[in-house]
Amino acid sequence: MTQNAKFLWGVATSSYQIEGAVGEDGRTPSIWDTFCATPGAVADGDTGAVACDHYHRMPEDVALMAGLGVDVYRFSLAWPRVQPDGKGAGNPAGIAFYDRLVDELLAKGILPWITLYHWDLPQALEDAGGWPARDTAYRFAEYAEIAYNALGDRVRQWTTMNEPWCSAMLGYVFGQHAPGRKDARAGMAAVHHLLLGHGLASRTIRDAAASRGRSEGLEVGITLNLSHKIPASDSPADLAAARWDDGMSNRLYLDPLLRGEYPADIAGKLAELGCPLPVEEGDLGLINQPVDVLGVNYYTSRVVQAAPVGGNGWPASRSVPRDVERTAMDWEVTPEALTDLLLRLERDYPGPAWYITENGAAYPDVADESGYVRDTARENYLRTHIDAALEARGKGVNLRGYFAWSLLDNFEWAYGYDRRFGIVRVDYDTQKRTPKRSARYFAERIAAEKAGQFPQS
Ligand code: IFM
Repeated sequence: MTQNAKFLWGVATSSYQIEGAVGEDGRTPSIWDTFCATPGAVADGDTGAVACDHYHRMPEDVALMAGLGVDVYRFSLAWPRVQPDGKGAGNPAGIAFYDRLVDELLAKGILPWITLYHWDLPQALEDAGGWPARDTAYRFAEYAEIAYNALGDRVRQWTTMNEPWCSAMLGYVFGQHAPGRKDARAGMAAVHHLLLGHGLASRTIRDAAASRGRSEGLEVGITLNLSHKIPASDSPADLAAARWDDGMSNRLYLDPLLRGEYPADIAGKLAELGCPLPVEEGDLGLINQPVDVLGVNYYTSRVVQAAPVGGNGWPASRSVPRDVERTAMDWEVTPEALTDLLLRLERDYPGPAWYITENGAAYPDVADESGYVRDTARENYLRTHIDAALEARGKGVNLRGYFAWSLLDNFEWAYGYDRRFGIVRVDYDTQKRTPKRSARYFAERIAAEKAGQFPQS
């Protein structure tokens, strides 16, 4: 392992959560615009129409990042801005925003790291079937090519998807996220087509880079939300429940991406339940593209206990609460499980460079009259999780970077603006940004790490 390899420190955001300007410069509606307009779908009827107004305040936000001393900024492109309605040529006015963003970042010495899909599917593609439809995977590769052609001369880090589990499960199975469908069969088709889209887009980007002599330094990958599943006991029922949970959350994505096969226990059970993965000949080879970077979004872990099978016949489980701190999302704070997760990933799926592409916490912040938040809980969360990640690195995990989620307070999906993950406070009335204490901690930690702990090659 490359202990001396450069370790990148960054912050992350996503398009719909911060940009606003949903009707500007040719952007068409995404599934999140539609979902937000559905009564009762999002807390307080909040929408991303304005969000953090980043579309108009981008230089200020890049200056904030520069003030933190980060190496890299992970952001997503809004597909309906780059390729309205998910078809045809790119939209020059929408692409121009990302052009300016990339140039602004590079001018400040910050690496741009693009995620192509962080959940804002063009509504027109949902109307045509969404991710349960195979064609969406091909449309995604077409969009990836447009994005790469526009920005690939300056951007080397390309993540295809962010957290396909959320798109498929929250969006199509549980209906808690856009597009709000509750259809397990459609959800499992979405899993497969998201992964297929990843494979097709990765190949497209690599080919486009190679044809321009830009393969050197290119890093293509995907980000998954992964989590350690701890059986509540050694009983066969609890062990089976934890294995199913691990299978549905982790292995269902890692195995096809990195081993070229779906986990047999999960694929078999899904077929038995009437929700087969619609795999066609050659698909697994397409999904199993080289993965330079596997992004890990980590927030919490879970102690899994078997529960009676639910009405839909799916294996069921419950979380056993632990006596640990919880965040405002009611997520248990378990940094040690991050070390365990990373060690397991390196052991079971060696090969990619691992990055923590998201880690952070929502807390009920209280701002003083100047807007300052003394968020010691968030500071502790960051400290303990960075420690845990670096511990795994020290034990041989090929971990290459850490991104705090998130730079700014932002639109937290179905929770609207009610949950704040930012290390920088956003006053949504005035759009004033105020770095919190956690931002200062993060900046100091980055400076300290750079000053000594890791040789930066
Ligand atoms: O805000 C989200 C992000 O969009 C995806 N990962 C989890 C974060 C916190 O819920």
